[in-house]
Amino acid sequence: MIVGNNSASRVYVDNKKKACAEIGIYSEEYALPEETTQEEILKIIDELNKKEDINGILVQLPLPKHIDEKAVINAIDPKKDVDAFHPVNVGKIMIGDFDFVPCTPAGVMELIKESGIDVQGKECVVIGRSNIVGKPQAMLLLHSNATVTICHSKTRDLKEVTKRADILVAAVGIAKFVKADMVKEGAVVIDVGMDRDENGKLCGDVDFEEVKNVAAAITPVPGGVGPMTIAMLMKNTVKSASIK
Ligand code: L34
Repeated sequence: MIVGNNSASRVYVDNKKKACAEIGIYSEEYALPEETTQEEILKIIDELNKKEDINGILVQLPLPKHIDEKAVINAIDPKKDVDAFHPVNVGKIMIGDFDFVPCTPAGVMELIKESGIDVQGKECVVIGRSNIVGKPQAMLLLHSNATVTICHSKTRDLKEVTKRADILVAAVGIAKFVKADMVKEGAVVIDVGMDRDENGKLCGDVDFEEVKNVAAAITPVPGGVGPMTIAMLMKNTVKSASIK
C-alpha cells in the first residue's frame, strides 16, 4: 500500500512490484490519494488480513502527516507483517526468535555474509537509532556475536566512536555525513542512506569518494543496500507463504 505522492516511495514500491513479477510472487497495489483517511487505510488492511491468498502486507512509509503510523502498523496481522514492523515481530527480534527480519537490516547482514566478512567479536558501530534500521540492525549484529555500539545526534565525540568500528553502518539520513576522518583504515562501511546531494543527485550517508580510500570494503548508493532491502522483502514473503 502506498499513500500520497512521495516520489521516492513511488520508485521503491515500483522496484518491489518489479521484483515480485520477476520471481513469480502475485502482488496487488493499493495506491491511495494523499487525503485518504485512517479509517479507509485500516479497512483495507483488515480485508487483506482476512484474505487467504495474501501472505504479506506492506504499507510503504512514510505515511501522510494526518495518519497515525503506529495505528496502521499495529493493524497488520503479525503473520503477514513482512516488514517486521509490528510490535510482536519487533519483540521477537529482540529475543532472537523470529520469522521475519526487517528488510533493510537483513539486507545489510546478507551483504556482510556474502562478502565473506565474519561479524563475530568485531566492533560494529551503527549511526542512527530508527525503529526501521538502527535499532533492529544493532540487534541483528548482536545476534551474530558482534560488539555493538549505537550512536546518534546526541552522541559525544562521534568521530572517536565511529573510528573504533571494524564494521560501520551509516543510517542517519544526511547526505555524505560520514567522511574519511571518521573511518578506521581497513573498515567495512555500509551505507543505508538514500539522500540527495547539493545537485539533487541520489547519494548515501557516506562520502563515497573520500571513504573508499580508507575502507577495505564499501557499499555504493545506488546499487548497494537498496536492492538488498527488496531481495529481503521477497525472502520474507516466500517464508510467510511457506509457514502459514
Ligand atoms: N514499510 N517502508 C516500509 N518498508 C520498507 O522496507 C521501507 N523502505 C525504506 C523506506 N520506507 C519503507 C524501503 O523500501 C527504504 N526502502 C527502499 C527500498 C528500495 C530502494 C531504496 C529504499 C531502492 O530500490 N534503491 C535503489 C535506487 C532507487 C532510486 O533510484 O531512487 C538503489 O539502488 O539503492
